[in-house]
Amino acid sequence: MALADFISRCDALAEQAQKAFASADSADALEAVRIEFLGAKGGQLREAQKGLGKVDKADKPAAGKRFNEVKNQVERAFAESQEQLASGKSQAVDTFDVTIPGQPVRIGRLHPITQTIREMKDIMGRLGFTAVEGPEIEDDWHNFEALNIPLSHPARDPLDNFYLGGETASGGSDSPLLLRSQTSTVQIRVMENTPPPVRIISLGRVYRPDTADATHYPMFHQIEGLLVDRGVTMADLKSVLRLFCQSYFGGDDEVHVRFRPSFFPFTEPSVEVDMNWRDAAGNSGWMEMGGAGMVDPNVLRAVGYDPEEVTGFAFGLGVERICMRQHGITDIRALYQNDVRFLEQF
Ligand code: FA5
Repeated sequence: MALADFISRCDALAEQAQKAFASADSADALEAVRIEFLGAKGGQLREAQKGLGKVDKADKPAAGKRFNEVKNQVERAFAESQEQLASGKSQAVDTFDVTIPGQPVRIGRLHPITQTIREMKDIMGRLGFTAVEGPEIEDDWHNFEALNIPLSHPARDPLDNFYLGGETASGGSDSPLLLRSQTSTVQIRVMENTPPPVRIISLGRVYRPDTADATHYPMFHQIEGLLVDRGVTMADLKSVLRLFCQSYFGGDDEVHVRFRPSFFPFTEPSVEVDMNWRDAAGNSGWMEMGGAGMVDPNVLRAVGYDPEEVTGFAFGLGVERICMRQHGITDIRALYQNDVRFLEQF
């Protein structure tokens, strides 16, 4: 046998054995590989050694030297594998396969209601309205009394409000606390502490013991707007609401706002606000957005303003209903079920 053939057989054997030892991931697998390459009977090294006898005499020293090197390499590979298995470290773990696809990182996004609120703040901010906040736990004065809702008014009924312990208003308590039922409470807090002119919006959660259905939820959000200054009229109210609706829904289409006579204890006159808007499918119709009106002189007096000096308008719109209409959501409950498959569409 030519020396070159013997050496290449030895080299191939060394490579094969090293790979086999490296991938042995259990004691049994390692033993099987050991027997295959280092076994005293029929082991591949032993077989290769037999080839030494067939090498030309002159080449024998070089062939013998190469064989011994290969034998050492194979034995070392065996020892290393044995050591790694004993230390509990699988060689497979050391092998990092850069071609395996990574685990995708799911990107979070803002809740549709949060997006709606931010957009509303943005639009009203451009119209000069400053966003303010008020507490969600309110007292009788801010939720009812100062808003011209007297003790006998049905809006104070315990069945329509979340009172927090103690006596309810109709039970005669001086100052029951409750979860606010409307954001109009913030009007009072602002006017009590700020001399006119006032130009604010307030966006936040309100609570009513309404049974949840497709359009009602016991916790929902309102956007409240209030503008008090000299000479403010219903025309200003309508202009602001039209500009707001046009910016929020309009795009290129013209949006119309209409008022229907209504009643709220804290505004006179009071109206329901409807908006006409064409949706993506080309359907158009009137959609109710909320209530509004001119701030009742009794409310202005309650906060120390002079109704002969200043007038004001206020409006309160349902955020969920607007968000639902914008995105074609047909059930308000979907907004609060926290189903990621639903939420990740927005
Ligand atoms: C009010 O809450 C008045 N404070 C609005 C107002 C403010 C009038 C300032 C005048 C001046 P109303 O109860 O109609 O009004 O509620 C306003 C809007 O809140 C409704 O048009 C509706 O869009 C929304 N809304 C009412 N109840 C629920 C509910 N249970 N779930 C979801 N949205 C609701």
